[in-house]
Amino acid sequence: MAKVQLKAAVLELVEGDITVQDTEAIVNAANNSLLGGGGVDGAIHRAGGPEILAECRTLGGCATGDAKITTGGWLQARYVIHTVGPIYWQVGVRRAAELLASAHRRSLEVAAEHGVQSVAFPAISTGAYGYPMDQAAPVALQAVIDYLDAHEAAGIRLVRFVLRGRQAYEAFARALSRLVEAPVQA
Ligand code: AR6
Repeated sequence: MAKVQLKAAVLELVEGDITVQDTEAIVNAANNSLLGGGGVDGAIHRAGGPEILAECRTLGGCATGDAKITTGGWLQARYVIHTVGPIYWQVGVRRAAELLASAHRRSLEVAAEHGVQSVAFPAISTGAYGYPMDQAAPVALQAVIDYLDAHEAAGIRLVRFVLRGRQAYEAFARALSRLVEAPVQA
């Protein structure tokens, strides 16, 4: 686990499964339809049950880089925040970074609007959507750090990245060490 104390919030990296997190909200790496899929999306809908999909059906989809919120259903998390990252090979490197940053920022904005204090993110776009992990990690982390720096009063106290597998974890840990002075490794 790696951890860094920012102004008003803690940023953590853990290796694990997003569906079992005890944060108030978990973020889903969804698609524009919000009607389910594989990867994190499939795992969240399986673990959270049909109430999540029933609510998703009422939301009219989600634009890439935007985020929408539903119940957490059977999950420990009270909410699922569904965001849509870029399909890496479709948009070009620069636009992909903008959209990935936006997905993180919008997820945190939606969380704050609902009074959520703790949020867990997966490595959005790095699976089916093909974003190379080493490129996605600094973009995702910087977007979260920038949001937390600028919105100290928004009430978010914990952001946790939940990375599947050692390689993903290490990519995020390397990126975090470059972005902040002294992340604590444990
Ligand atoms: N916990 C944490 N991370 C996970 C888990 C898990 N349970 N399962 C997979 N990962 P992906 P995307 C990692 O494909 O690239 C869906 O079909 C995985 O190793 O879930 O944004 C949607 O419906 C990878 O590093 O999301 C969309 O159509 C990361 O999560 C599309 O896939 C993201 O992989 C979205 O693709």
